[in-house]
Amino acid sequence: MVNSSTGSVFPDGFLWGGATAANQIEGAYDEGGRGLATSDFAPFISREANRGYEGDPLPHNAMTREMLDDALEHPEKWNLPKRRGIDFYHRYREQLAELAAMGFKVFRMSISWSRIFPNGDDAEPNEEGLDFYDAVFDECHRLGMEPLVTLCHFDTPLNLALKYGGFKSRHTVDAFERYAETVFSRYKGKVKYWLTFNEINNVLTNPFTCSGVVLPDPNDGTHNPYKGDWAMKYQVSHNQFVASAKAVIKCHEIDPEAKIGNMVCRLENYAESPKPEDQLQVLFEDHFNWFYSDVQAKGEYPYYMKRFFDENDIHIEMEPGDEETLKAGTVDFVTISYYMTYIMRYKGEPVPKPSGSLVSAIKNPYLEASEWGWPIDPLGFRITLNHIYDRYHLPIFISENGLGAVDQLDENGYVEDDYRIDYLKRHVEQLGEAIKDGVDVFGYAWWGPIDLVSSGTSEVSKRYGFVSVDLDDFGNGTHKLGRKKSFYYYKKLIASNGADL
Ligand code: BGP
Repeated sequence: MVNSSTGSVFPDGFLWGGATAANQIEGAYDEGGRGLATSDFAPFISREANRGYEGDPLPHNAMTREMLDDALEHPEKWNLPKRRGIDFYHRYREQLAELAAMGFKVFRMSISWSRIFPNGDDAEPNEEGLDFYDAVFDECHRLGMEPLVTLCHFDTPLNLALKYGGFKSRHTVDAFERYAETVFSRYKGKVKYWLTFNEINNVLTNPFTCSGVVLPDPNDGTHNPYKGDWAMKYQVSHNQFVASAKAVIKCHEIDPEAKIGNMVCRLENYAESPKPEDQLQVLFEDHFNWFYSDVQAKGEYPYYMKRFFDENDIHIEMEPGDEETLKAGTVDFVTISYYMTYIMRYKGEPVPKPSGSLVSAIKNPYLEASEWGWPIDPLGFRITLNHIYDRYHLPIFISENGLGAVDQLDENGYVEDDYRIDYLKRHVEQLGEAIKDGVDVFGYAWWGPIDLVSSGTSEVSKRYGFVSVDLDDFGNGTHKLGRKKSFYYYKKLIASNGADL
């Protein structure tokens, strides 16, 4: 209910802030003893190729062993510099200070696994990498921001991808557990909130980025078509569930004060028409999305996957103890990225396959869309928050929500980004409505509060920030920071705990 002294529906201590990922901000991919990661090889999608994209996987999802070998031999050809991010590695102090100037209470970031274990599975961790994050966390605290840290945000160490096919192998699960244990012990008391995998369900659309799966399979050398290899993807998912659950268990053992959550890309689906068949399609697609948070929040495989697995000849290989691990490793809170909603039309199959597309193939005539065709649906935000809370009754943190746009920055990096303010306002309004509905939400992180490199397109010019960075898509620029109009809006919003919209 509304707090009579502040006029806010948001609970006291609500964590307002923003979210980033190591691979999209740090740069310095070859400094500080860091090893290469899969994310270093994603950045070669041209703007033209990506614009207007709908339906099919992005080119980088079709990464083959040959392409990787070529990229390692000829890095210049593959535009590695685009993953220089915004040079957070060297400039984190000034960049964090800008976020703190907006009054941020939380800063979501990720640790680059290959900064800690350059090959993913080295005998000893890299002290320089550990020191770097010590310094970043200390700085966050000094500035009054709580770090919320993702263990793996689209950057499996390249060595594990090449040798083991990433999370296709249990070797990677063991390496992940050791990595998690190392950082939990090191940052005990410094990091209160952890997440395991970013958008774990994106293995269905991005097996390379999300899970380090290189195609064709480097282990057996056989051609392994990307599309529709559901058996592989669900086995990889299982391995990641186990890795995630093991990390949760370790986190609780090492630091009982810390809380650890999951992170899924939440896809709320609407039926195209009142036809019951379209509604059935919604049910099918919902299953594929809920599956990930169901396992991580409830600790077991849901009933509804059995038929899909049986009829598609999918046999999940479980090791003894896996089921117990999943049960013991359920998350303390659930988190989502929320960008858009989807429209479903019946496909005529009694047991469907997941659509595997990034943006709904059918446009919603009632919604506007971003310049990248992502429908903008604030009401869908309230709806999905209610669905999630109804399902799990666990506290919710919004790990990502935001608008990528082409900003026309002036010489001070300023832009009147009313479109971004409007997006933020309408989503925070609906977040408030969800809280009034009774949903337990404890924090909201805007994706990309400072301009960064887009994960889907590798562009900086797909800007999300309230703080601008003077950089272009090719890494040219001064790195000078600017404050957009939205900077001042978010600052005011945070100062009033969400009351002043
Ligand atoms: C999510 C990712 C982020 C982020 C965001 C925006 O899927 O977790 O890493 O990038 O989407 O996507 P994009 O960068 O493609 O605009």
